[in-house]
Amino acid sequence: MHIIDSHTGGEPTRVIVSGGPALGPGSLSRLRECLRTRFDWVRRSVVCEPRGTEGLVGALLCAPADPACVAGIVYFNRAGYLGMCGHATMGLAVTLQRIGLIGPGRHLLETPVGVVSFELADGNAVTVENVPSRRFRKGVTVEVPGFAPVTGDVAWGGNWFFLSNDAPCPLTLEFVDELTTFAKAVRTGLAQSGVTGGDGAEIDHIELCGRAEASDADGRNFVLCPDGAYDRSPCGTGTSAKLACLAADGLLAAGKSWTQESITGSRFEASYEEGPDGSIVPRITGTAFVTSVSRLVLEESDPLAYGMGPIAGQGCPAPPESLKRVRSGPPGLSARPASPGPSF
Ligand code: PYC
Repeated sequence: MHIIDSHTGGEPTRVIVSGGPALGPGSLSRLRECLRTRFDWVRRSVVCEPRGTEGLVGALLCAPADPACVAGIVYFNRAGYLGMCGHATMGLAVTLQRIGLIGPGRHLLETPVGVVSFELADGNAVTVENVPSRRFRKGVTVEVPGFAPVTGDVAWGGNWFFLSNDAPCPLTLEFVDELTTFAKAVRTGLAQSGVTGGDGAEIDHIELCGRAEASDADGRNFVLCPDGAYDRSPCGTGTSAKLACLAADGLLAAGKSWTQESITGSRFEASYEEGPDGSIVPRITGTAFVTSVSRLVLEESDPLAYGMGPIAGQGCPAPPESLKRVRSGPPGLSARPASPGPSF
């Protein structure tokens, strides 16, 4: 598999640009289901150790069902599959530019949770216009095992978030272990209390919010991702969920800007427009940079060829024989000229 790595505010993204499985035609939610049920070993091989690193989000380029879109995408991490991913969409934008598929300007992208757009500008700046986002529940108090109860909001920003101001320590990197332990306990508490997103969806992202450190920023966050890693960037979908809560509370007007700091100090500039049915449409700007253009090797004799399981040391199962040989490149995309393409 040919891959291109990038980072967005410190958060890594790995895009499979060719050599991935052909998932056939269909909506991106159908293709995500196909990847999940038939080719999960691809996800594990690409993002789990020993090839992957903590926090890494992988992406498989697919042919879009909507011809207006430049590509379709399925995002995933060490724990499973994502609906949307803001930082990874910025990484994808610079990756597609790198392989010659796009130039500067606005492009549509099909994801399993809807069509989004991104605008690639000079200086590696990318603005993502996300799916309509909304606050789902306000002021939910949950029991948290080992901690005092916490109160927060449930919101959708392309993934489901629980956002709370009740962090037990400052939102700084020296407390990252404490914040991770606490956020994991909050996620357990939500599951134990039966608090979910819409349609009973699991809330798999926890966002702890606080005051910005920089005087010219508006807020800071710590975001726990589904795989237990913290987001090194301010989290595009998490910033979208935050905007939805600010808008619902009347604390940020449409068109006004909000500067979101991450736990590492990296930043996104954000604003929103009114969306359908009381939702908002967030616009999030960050910068992304390509860090590597390479090819993954899966050796048959390597017991960890398909990644290590969530418990360190466990080899992930190999794919069934019939699925090992996959077509080179996603249909449609692989046929397009890639100039100037990556030299592998
Ligand atoms: O930027 O939306 C995001 C994101 C989700 C998980 C990690 N990053």
